[in-house]
Amino acid sequence: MSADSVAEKPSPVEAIKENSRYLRGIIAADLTTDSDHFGEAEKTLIKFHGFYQQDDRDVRKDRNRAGEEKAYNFMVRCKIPGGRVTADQYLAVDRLADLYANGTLRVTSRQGFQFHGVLKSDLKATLRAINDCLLTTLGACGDVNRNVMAPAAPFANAIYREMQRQADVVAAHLAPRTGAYHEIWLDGEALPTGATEPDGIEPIYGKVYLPRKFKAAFATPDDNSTDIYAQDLSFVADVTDGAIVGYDLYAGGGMGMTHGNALTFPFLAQAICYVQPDQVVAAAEATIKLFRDHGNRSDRKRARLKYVLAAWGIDKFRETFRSYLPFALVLPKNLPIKEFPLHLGWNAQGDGRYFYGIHIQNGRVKDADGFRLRSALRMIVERFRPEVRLTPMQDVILAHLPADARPTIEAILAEHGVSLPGALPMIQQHSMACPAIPTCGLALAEAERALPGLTQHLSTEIDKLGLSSEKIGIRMTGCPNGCVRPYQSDIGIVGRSGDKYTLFVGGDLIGSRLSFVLKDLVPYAEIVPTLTHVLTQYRDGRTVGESFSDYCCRTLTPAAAH
Ligand code: SRM
Ligand code: SF4
Repeated sequence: MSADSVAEKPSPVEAIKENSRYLRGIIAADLTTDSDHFGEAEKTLIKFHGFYQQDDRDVRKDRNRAGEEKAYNFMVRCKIPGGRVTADQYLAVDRLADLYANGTLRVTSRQGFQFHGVLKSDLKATLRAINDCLLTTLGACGDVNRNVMAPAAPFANAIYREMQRQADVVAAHLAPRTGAYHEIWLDGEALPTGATEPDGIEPIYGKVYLPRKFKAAFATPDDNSTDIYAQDLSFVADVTDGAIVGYDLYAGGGMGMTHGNALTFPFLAQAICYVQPDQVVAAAEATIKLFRDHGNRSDRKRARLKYVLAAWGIDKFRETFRSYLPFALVLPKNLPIKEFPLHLGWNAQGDGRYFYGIHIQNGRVKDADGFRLRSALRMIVERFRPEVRLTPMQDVILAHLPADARPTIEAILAEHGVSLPGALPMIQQHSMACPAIPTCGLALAEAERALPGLTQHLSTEIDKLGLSSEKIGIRMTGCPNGCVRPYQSDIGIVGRSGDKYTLFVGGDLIGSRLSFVLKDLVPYAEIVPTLTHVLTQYRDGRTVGESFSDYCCRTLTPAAAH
């Protein structure tokens, strides 16, 4: 029984899942046809296999006018717990970007890699190559647990190592167990026509999987770089004497909303209980099962765990959760979350080695004109063979470097036109944008292609105001789904339509406060002047030590969104 009484007729996606024979559908047969895209049901099922059907939106109108079909292609997403890849894996992924994708790699806001522009005829080779280097795309998308996040910094201490270990274990435990992926993409033995696997094959998910996506993360009070308040489930480490002795378990966070639909909203996760380190996996499974049983399977816009928590309130949520736990529920300690480090620049790991965090603007690893970031990273990885860590801010960390690597690495970056992290304006270091147009089918406006110009312009204004040392974050999305968590940022710019955006302010740097609407339907050209006006007020009216977001919350009245 869903927690949500808004609508009860199952959405069409439920039938697609139920009839899919554990995510097979007719994907295999569809792959043998000449068509460059999948039919409706398979379009849903392929997401569980880690890729999305898209079309090039830059040419959509012209092709439509010319009576041509859309220019179909696919976004392929790798699921990488904690964003940790070896040098060999990085180099393999980099090669695939040329072989099968559009020559770029994209670091995602959940520590994954995405390829864009893959053709249907290349999907099998792409997925096989990804698996050959021991990465996977299974469950990177779809109504299952997505990539499990953990702080990316490779500090050589028990805390960071343990969070990474737990992220790996939780990811493995919650991965789909159907043989469909292996069978279709890796030439596993096919089931006889029409046959299915035994019902026990998915002991956690069952036949219809989850009502919607589910996201999990680990953090410490000093490192909330994984934005735990935006996650369906998070574990905040309780650190005593340099070791993790337990976790506060948070549940029910999420960002997605729809303009003009008050039934949808971003929501911050709340602390539900406290668990011992050896109870993490069972607690994750319990949360998933609660969501499986009580999430809304009728209205996909309201099908996230956050709506269960919002409808029930924390007391009922906790009581129900208690019945899913195989151990007694202990109330959370409410450990105060204090920091959101970016991990950029040169840092000591604690074992005599160093890590270097490189800012990747909007996560896009590419070569373009005088800026050859992709080549620079490849050269550095080939030469120093670092472990590579992808951060939840779409940045890259090169780990386990010797002290004397620094001058060479910095020289390689400079020769390739890549600015060193410390030379970037503070606002750019704290910036993210989603892909939006031309790849995202849901985008209402530009984001990744619009933010660089906007950040440059805004940082000039910030310099003029004497605010360049202030840590002010900016996150931009092409629609209100919130893929770079814009409602937790000092400044959020959310696509409305064409060149119009809703401006949000008031989120804080540690992600613990949702922002509010400053102004709706702002044309792109008006964004910087509008923000500069507020920044000027901040410079002139702030109290000692007051942050920009605190100032906005203290002095501004939320505007209504249309
Ligand atoms: Fe997202 C859908 C990209 C992180 C909330 N997201 C999409 C799709 C797949 C569009 C679609 O459904 O057709 C986008 C593909 C665009 C493209 O061309 O690549 C897309 N989301 C991304 C990425 C690549 C953004 C980025 O710039 O990095 C991130 C991939 C993460 C990963 O590796 O798994 C990404 N998406 C997020 C996050 C942030 C997070 O997870 O911490 C959120 C907000 C948190 C949350 O889930 O509430 C997020 N994406 C959504 C939603 C809103 C869901 C909802 O509850 O309503 C959608 C829409 C949907 O699912 O129908 C969506
Ligand atoms: Fe697409 Fe919207 Fe997500 Fe941006 S926020 S990637 S436009 S779904």
